[in-house]
Amino acid sequence: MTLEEEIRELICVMVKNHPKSAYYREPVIGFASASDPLYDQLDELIGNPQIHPKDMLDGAQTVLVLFLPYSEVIYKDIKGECKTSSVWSDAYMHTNELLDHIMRQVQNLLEMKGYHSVTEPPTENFDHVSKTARWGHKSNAVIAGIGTFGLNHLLITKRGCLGRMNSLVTDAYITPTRRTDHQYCLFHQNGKCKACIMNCPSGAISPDGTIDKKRCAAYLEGKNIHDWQQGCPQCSLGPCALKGF
Ligand code: B12
Repeated sequence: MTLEEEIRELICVMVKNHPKSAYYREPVIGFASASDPLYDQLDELIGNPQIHPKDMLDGAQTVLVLFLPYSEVIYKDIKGECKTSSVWSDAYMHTNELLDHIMRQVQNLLEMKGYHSVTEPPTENFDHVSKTARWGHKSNAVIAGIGTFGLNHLLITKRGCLGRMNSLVTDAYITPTRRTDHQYCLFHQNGKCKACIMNCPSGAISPDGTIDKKRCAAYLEGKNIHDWQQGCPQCSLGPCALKGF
């Protein structure tokens, strides 16, 4: 088995054996080269200084990105709810823990083979004033070829945008996943779908492709009174929830 195959198998088995496995579908996993020229252009493309994988880890070769797509169980429970459901909050917390746990196991596997790695938490690694991170899992996922940005500003993969993700930098070389020009967002394909704009309860998303992060965050913070009120799924519930186009 190659290292890539071992990592894929480890992740899939961990998701399958998780007590909340009914929350998830098959993981979407990709590998980017730490030398991908897009990393040198990120600051300019995004307009925000980002950490280069080679500044995360000396000798970095590969960035592993893992997207855990939520299942129809979650989708059906939250679809049509105008407020945050307890299932979404529960999934939010369990998935953050699971992503952390998976990355620790991948790090152990790499270490056993003599490689180094570093990872970031799934969230809470951002500046709370600017609402911006210096290590963005979505950008890494796009560079690793597992999806594209939707009008909803989320990563849309072949298994949709409903889910959570994490990434890891290692000095092990793994062949980069092929990136295509394919757009997974219906709006970016034909300009017609604006489901995320219509669904957003705070009016944060605009058809000109911008998002008012502070408006979104104010809505999230305003209602996050209890643990069971984490996040808001509404912009992830359009036709791209469970599949990319
Ligand atoms: C800060 C943050 C927020 C802020 C700001 C959101 C925002 N849109 O910026 C607030 C609190 C408002 C928020 C809200 C939500 N968040 Co949030 N958040 C983050 C966090 C911590 C950092 C994001 C960031 O600042 N990245 C850096 C900035 C500079 O880039 P970016 O916004 O990621 O991506 C842009 C650029 O890359 C740019 N770009 C332009 N041109 C190009 C060209 C190329 C080649 C590339 C690569 C990029 C690029 O376009 C992108 C889209 O705008 C990430 C975790 C992480 N560390 O990645 C989660 C994360 C993005 N959030 C997530 C989620 C799920 C949510 C919510 C649904 C809430 C919830 N959990 O219930 C909402 C959705 C809001 C929305 N529609 O965007 C998921 C996204 C899942 C997905 N499918 O994409 C993440 C990845 C957490 C996770 N571990 O899964 N979030």
